[in-house]
Amino acid sequence: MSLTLYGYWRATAPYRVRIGLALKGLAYDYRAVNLAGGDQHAEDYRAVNAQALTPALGIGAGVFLNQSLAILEWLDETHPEPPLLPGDALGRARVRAIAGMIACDMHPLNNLRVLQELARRGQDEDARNAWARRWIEDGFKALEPMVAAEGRGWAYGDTPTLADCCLIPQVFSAGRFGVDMSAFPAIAAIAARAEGHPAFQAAHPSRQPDAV
Ligand SMILES: N[C@@H](CCC(=O)N[C@@H](CS)C(=O)NCC(=O)O)C(=O)O
Repeated sequence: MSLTLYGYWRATAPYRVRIGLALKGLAYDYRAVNLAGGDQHAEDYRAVNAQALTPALGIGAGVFLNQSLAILEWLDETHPEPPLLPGDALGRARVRAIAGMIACDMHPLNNLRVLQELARRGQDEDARNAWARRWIEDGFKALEPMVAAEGRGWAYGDTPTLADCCLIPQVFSAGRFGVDMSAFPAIAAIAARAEGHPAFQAAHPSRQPDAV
């Protein structure tokens, strides 16, 4: 099966999928979609992802998947080793809760199109960054005790999961917006551990062909 990932180097949702692909050791072609240049709105990309958002994953025969969490779960079902979800129902609920807190409640508030809309409404860069920080800090305040209680080196348990696929890109984004991570030592410790892990290294924005 040949896989093609459509992404943008510093965008967090494609970064989640890159981590999943790397953890599973899967090779893929990379198609850069320049979000800063508006390539996501081009008609040919809308044929790949009608939402005009990244990521999309081509899985062959003209079939494309969208939504990073759906893609990661598809990867996990089609390539079970190593698993991105724990073997027990409670563990899966916990991991999906962390992933959902990030992907459904935090990230959408500081996505590019939201920041662009704030700019159109007259908010300058400082105000936009403060907005992004406000929601990232809000989410990390809730996540910090969860990962401190149930993470043993990673967000949940002692191996990387779907939760880490979401958390590490969100920490990268927090850095861009100037979040002070000293307030979140358990999350910062997971991010430090990921820096030394080959799959997280390979997925890092700075390592992507379209990195600026
Ligand atoms: N819930 C979607 C979010 C996708 C998304 O918002 N992607 C961002 C990059 S992180 C994007 O392509 N933004 C383009 C834009 O806002 O115009 C997912 O998880 O895949």
